[in-house]
Amino acid sequence: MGRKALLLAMAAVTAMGAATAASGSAAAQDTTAPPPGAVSQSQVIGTRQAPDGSTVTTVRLGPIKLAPHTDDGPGHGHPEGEFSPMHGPHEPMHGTHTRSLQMMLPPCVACFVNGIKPDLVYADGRQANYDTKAMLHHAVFFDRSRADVTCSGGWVALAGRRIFASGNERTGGTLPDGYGVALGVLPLTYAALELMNLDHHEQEVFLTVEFSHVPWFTPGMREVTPVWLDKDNCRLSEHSVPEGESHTNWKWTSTVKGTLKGAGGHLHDGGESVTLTNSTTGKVLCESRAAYNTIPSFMGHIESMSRCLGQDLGTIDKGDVLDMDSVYHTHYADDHAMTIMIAYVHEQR
Ligand SMILES: [Cu+2]
Repeated sequence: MGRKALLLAMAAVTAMGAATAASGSAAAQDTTAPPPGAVSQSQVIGTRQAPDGSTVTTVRLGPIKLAPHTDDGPGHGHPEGEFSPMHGPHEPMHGTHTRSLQMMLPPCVACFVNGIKPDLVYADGRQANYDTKAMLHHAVFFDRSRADVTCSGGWVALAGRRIFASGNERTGGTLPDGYGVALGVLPLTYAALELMNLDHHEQEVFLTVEFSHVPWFTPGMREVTPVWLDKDNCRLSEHSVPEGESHTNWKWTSTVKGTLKGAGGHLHDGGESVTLTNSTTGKVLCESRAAYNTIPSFMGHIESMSRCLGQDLGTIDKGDVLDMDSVYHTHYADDHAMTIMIAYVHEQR
């Protein structure tokens, strides 16, 4: 390519970038001071047809600059615990957090989203994970055009309905055939991100999310309602766990009536399982288990959470008490543990 052609191509790319920024992230804002030069964008970077007839749209957020990690804090020495089996690393990790709440282009409008697959990557597509000293602490996806089911106060309620989430384990998931989370004709999708840099140098990463979806008019499709269950609901979602074995419990009196179609949990290192029971009927609705030590890039940290999926995982009535119980077996006490489940309920109104 001649020099003039190259310059023209660069100008075109720059214009495209500006247009994307204008449409996608005008409201982007970091809750921590962004490092110099931080740029946030939301772009659709790919669309393909899946064998099941769904469209898979990949939305990319970023680049997100991760501030260098500077302070390792006091040393931690944690001997092997007397409890067994223990999960996760032997010491807490040290890193510098970068938080961001930003608008995200919806993957589709007037559609049902029936699966998501999140990832954290570099500009060249390589995965960012513990082995590259970057971590996807959390990504929570909101639809501000609708109200959250379990939280009606605080910043969470202002951000709208929590529809999907992921931790570093990036398990993602799909809903059973015929069910999806509805996005309207004007969805207001946001992503709340918390990322962590374990490196002493700045890093630049992107969050990619593959959304699979079908149009509203698809025959046989019905809506599921995402129900967010959280030990520290409407707040920062954090709670303390002691070293060793512990149980954490949270109850919610249901305001929805319907059939559970899917559910998945989120725990931090040391977490073993989180179980949802309808204590009114006595039925166990879902047990979501953590996995460790099978994928090298996770370096011993939590790497997946099992999902529950089915046409009838159990019924829930208004007034039923849902009981969520997590088990941690951790090498160290942690004030920033989490116990969360998202349950997808097909409502009978
Ligand atoms: Cu978490």
